[in-house]
Amino acid sequence: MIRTLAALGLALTVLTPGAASASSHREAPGIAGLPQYDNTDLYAFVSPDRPDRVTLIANWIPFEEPAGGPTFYPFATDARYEITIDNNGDAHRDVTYRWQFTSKYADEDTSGYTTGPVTGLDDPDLNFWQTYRLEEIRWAADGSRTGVDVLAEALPVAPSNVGEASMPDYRTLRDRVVRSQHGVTMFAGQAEDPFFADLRVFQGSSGGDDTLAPYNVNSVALQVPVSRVTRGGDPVIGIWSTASRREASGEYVQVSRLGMPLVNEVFVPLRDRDRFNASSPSGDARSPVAVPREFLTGVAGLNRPARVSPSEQLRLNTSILPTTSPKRLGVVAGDRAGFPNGRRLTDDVVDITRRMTGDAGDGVDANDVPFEGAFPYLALPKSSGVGSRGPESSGRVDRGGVDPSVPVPVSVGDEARDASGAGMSDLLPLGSAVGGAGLLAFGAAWFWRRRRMS
Ligand SMILES: [Ca+2]
Ligand SMILES: [Ca+2]
Ligand SMILES: [Ca+2]
Ligand SMILES: [Ca+2]
Repeated sequence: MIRTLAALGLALTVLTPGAASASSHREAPGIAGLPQYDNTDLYAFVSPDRPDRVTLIANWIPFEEPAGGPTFYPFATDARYEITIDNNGDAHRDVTYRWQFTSKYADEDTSGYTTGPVTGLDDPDLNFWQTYRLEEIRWAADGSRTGVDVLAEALPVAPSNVGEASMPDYRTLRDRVVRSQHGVTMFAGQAEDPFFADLRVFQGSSGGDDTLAPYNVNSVALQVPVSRVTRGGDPVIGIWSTASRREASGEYVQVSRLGMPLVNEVFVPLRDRDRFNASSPSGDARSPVAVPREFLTGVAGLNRPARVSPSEQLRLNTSILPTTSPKRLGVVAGDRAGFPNGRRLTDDVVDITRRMTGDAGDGVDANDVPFEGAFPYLALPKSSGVGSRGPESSGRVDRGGVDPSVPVPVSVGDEARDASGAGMSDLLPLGSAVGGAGLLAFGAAWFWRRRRMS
């Protein structure tokens, strides 16, 4: 397990000065020019308030400036946004959830997103809105489609939060788009970006300032019964998300792929990142990109499928129950319900991975705003633009008056560790306790990678 964890740490530590990127925000040349199709993060966890259900969240469109009107941030209407599950470890898809979006205008001669205060989803003052169709597709081992269920047709998308004057009660708008039907709870729309990090620490900064704090993303989220996505008594599922774009020929071409955070940035050379974005897990074992094997199989004793073919996926053991007191360092801190066993919104993947390589954290221990206690758990999107931020809304993490020129100790809180030295050697005893040899192998792989890159 440490090996997987350490691999993630490397992802960050190998970023060259000036090249810092967020989890998977604008990480490759091709996708950087296509923000509507750019996966930023993927989350998968056993629902804390409904342990018989898995929550899956995929985010898109990095760095949405809240004041970015009048168009704001629609999903692309020529795209397929997908979350795919491999539930037998063979690296081939078994279940795909596919979202497709349609745009609607009340009056295309009007320039605005709204024409007055919007108090409901059917308010005529909402001039632009989107709806979505959601399919659940099941695949046979030979890649053929065995069945499709339409879970949603023309359901409303939560609009971009364009500000209090136009949307005085955004909370109500968001609550009304969360729907349960066909046994699944679903959401699509704008949300506050849950990824938190000080990207400047990779350029030598002392950290402590959440670079992503001012921005929103577009999210799709699902809550499905565990029994619906697992198979054959194996509780481990692998998950990845993709976006495909329709070409002039009518064919859909995949342009973005994301499983574990930071993989494309760390392991994949810049020249190959667009290729990774177009690839599928079933080809990973033959990929020329050298990703340590343990990184592709999940961690033994934690989240490795009973039978596994190596491939890059976010792997979740659904039989590990959620905890009422999640630790931000996840498995590293003895909390097996967290990263790299799936990924929760609160998991501090930057600190987890940097610790694996002996580096201090980034001084940002949590998202800038709290997450919610029920589906879709995401915080409401921000409505005030970066350019208009005052000191109280700047997104800066309160450092309690600490001189910003002084390096920030990593606040470890629940783990009671100090910032400076918590490298892999410190984690070995813990790793042995929670993940055994697999965890150690995971860390070793990260170190191997780090040596190669340095
Ligand atoms: Ca991306
Ligand atoms: Ca499969
Ligand atoms: Ca945030
Ligand atoms: Ca952190």
